[in-house]
Amino acid sequence: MGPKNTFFFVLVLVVWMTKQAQSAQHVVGGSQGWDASTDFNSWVSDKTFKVGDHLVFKYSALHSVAELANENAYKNCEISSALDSKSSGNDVVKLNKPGTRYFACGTSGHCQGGMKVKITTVSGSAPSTPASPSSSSSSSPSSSPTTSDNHTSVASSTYHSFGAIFVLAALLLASLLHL
Ligand SMILES: [Cu+2]
Repeated sequence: MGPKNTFFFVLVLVVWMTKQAQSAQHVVGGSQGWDASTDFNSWVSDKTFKVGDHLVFKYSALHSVAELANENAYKNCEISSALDSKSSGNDVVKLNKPGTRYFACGTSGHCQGGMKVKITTVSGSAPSTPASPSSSSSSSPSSSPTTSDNHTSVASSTYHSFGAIFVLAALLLASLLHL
């Protein structure tokens, strides 16, 4: 592979890695994970789930993850009619399209006890900004919501990807020097 080919190969890789870095991994339940004691309503309340993001369910052998078909099955904890069931203890679910998905623990009684979570995924390309003229002055000091939590979860989950980008950027630079 000549230096020019290497250059384009690395360039494509860098673009791909950057795109990957924009999707977040959400560890369901945060540090407590997928557990009976976790308050999933509270965990989910400050999160934004975008197409391309991943959910990670981390749990002990006491639990499992069942995906339920709809709101009704979720409300009534109908585990027997689950679309899918996982039990590895470290399950990754890709949010591949906008919409709502329902997850519950398959262990008897756990779902009824509140071990369930409803995830609503939004289109990643179109952030839901309020309809307002975009060209006018953007300084609106009146509204300053505390969005720091959202940013930290994304930042921490994509941190390792940036390391890879730096390595690739170094490779890119090296290939440039050979040209
Ligand atoms: Cu459970």
